[in-house]
Formats: sequence, C-alpha cells, structure tokens
Amino acid sequence: MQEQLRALQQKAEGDLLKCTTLEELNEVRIRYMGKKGELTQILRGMGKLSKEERPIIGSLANEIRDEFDEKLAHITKQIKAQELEQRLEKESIDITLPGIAPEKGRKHPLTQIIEEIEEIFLGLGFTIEEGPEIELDHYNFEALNIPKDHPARDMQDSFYITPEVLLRTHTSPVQARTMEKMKPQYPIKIIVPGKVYRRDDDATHSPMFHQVEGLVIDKNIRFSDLKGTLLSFAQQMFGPKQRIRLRPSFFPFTEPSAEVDISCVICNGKGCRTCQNTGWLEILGSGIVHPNVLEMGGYNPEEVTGFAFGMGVERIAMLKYGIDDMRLLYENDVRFLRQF
Ligand code: 2NL
Repeated sequence: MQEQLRALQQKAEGDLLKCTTLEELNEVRIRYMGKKGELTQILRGMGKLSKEERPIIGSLANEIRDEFDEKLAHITKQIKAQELEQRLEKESIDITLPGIAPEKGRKHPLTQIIEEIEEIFLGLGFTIEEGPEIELDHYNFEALNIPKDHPARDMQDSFYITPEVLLRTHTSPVQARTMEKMKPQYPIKIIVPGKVYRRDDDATHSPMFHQVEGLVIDKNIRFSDLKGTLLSFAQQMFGPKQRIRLRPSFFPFTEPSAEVDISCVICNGKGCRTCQNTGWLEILGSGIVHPNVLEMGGYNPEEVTGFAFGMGVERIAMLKYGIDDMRLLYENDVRFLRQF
C-alpha cells in the first residue's frame, strides 16, 4: 500500500506540473483529493491493514495530502502571477505611438472674405447691421427710389412671394430700415453683409449670392469721403500698392454714381486676360445718396448728405483667390474648400 501511495504521489505531482490554468489545477485536485478521488480510493483499503501498519499509512497519507496542498498552492500562485502578467501585456498601450490627428475644419472662403471685409470697415469706424432676407417691396424698391414702373426692376428680376413681399435683391433694404430706425439722428456709418436673391442662373450668376453694402450719413459728407474710404478698403483688401479708379455710372439710389475699379491683381495694371487688357477690375458700385432716398429715410437732404456703396462678395473672393468659376464656391467639394 505504501508503494501504491508513493506512486500516486508521483503521478499527482506530475499532473500538477502539467497544469497551465486554474481550472486544470482544480480538476487535478478533485481527481486525487476529492471525495471520490484516487487517494480516498486507496485509503478505503486500510481496513485490511494490521494495527501496526495503519498509523504508518495514515501519517503517510497525511504527508502526501499536505505536500500535495503545498504544491497546489505554489503552482496556483505561479499561474495567477503568469495570468496577471499576460493580462497586463495584452492591455498595455504604446504611449509613444503618434496620435491620429483630428482633421481641422475651416471657414468657407466666402465666410472668410465677409469677415475680412467686416474687420476692415470696423477698423474704419463702421458698425454691422443685418436684416430680413424676406423683404417688403417697400424697403427693397420704393424706399430706394425705385418705383413700381422703374426699369431697374427688370434688371434684377426678383423672386416674389406675394405682390408686396419678395426675397431681397440687394442688402440696401437693411440700410433703408436703419435710416427709419435712427432718424433723425446722425451720423450713420454701417455696413450690411448678407445673402441676396435674383432670378439668374448661369456660369457667372447664381440665384443666391452675397453682398456687402455700406452707408454713411452725416453733415458735410462729400465725394472725397467716398473715395478715401474705398481706397483704404481696396488697399487693405488687395494690398497697400492698390490704386482705384472711378467711372461714372448710374444707380437709382445714388446721384452721382460711380463704378470703382482696382488695378488688376493679376498683372498689376499691365493688362492681361483677367482684366481684358484694361489693367483694371471692377469691384464695386457707389455714389452719393440720392436726396429722395434720404427724404424717404426721414432725413433732410438740406441738412445731411451721405455716400453708399455695394459689392458682390463672390466677385471679391474670386479675384482675391484666383477662382475662375463661381460654381466652385457652392459645390462644397472639400478638395476645393481645403485650399483656403
Ligand atoms: C453694386 C452697387 C450699390 C448702393 C449700392 C445704397 C443704399 C442706400 C442708399 C444708397 Cl440705402 N445706396 N446702396 C449704392 C450704390 C451702389 O451697389 O454693384 N452692388 C453689388
């Protein structure tokens, strides 16, 4: 029986050493030391032993059990340590790896241009006004000296909602509203950025586009104020060497009126395709506010005068960034937009 026990001990130790997981260890423990385990089976035969042999076998069985428990505890500890190490290795991250940079968004080129224009005029002492895109015929046309049968109404074919309500065709109605709101106080010195709508749709016209208009009303405003303001704007927008040129023009809401050209940003005035060999680019319309407009706005044309101007933001953006097709500004292709 002693030999049987020794053999069992050896086999059990061998099995313990083969274990690689805690589950396997538990199986081995049950196989040898459980209620129906192999050690118990052998000890069942003790009844056949003599009185002298019995204590010897008994203490050998205890010794085997103790040694088994000791080994089991030892190997359990080893496996637990191993498992912890494996887990730590699996869960570890390499903090020296380069990160994945989140892609930065940017403002649409038209938004950038509008903000640039705003900054320039804020610097010249203007404030910013905004107003509704759905507008009354009165503010969009009547208050700007464009009566119902005026030919200028055909030039900017409009989106009417009712006979008296339309999508504004320029941002001037906001200026008319501002005059009405401020009268009879002056000075007024505002710019009005915003979306405007006209029934045009081709390579160079979009039914929706952006304008920035300006209005100054004060005592003794004269043409030189207009010229100085717009020269400063042109130089801040397109470079300090910029020159401007004024050509006579017509707008119903200004008299006299002038188109403002800047020296060509591509050829610096020498003549090229962009400026059609003239050396000049048209960037805005302007003029001295018509007395009728002042009067309808609640101001006395004998007391104050003013100048006003308007520019298309798309045109400024195309000149400044060298964009040759306006539709690129509306397609929202990120490969295009990312360049600005
Ligand atoms: C252009 C020309 C212009 C104005 C806009 C204006 C507004 C009031 C009174 C007088 Cl309330 N004038 N605005 C004046 C001259 C020209 O715009 O080519 N715009 C894109």
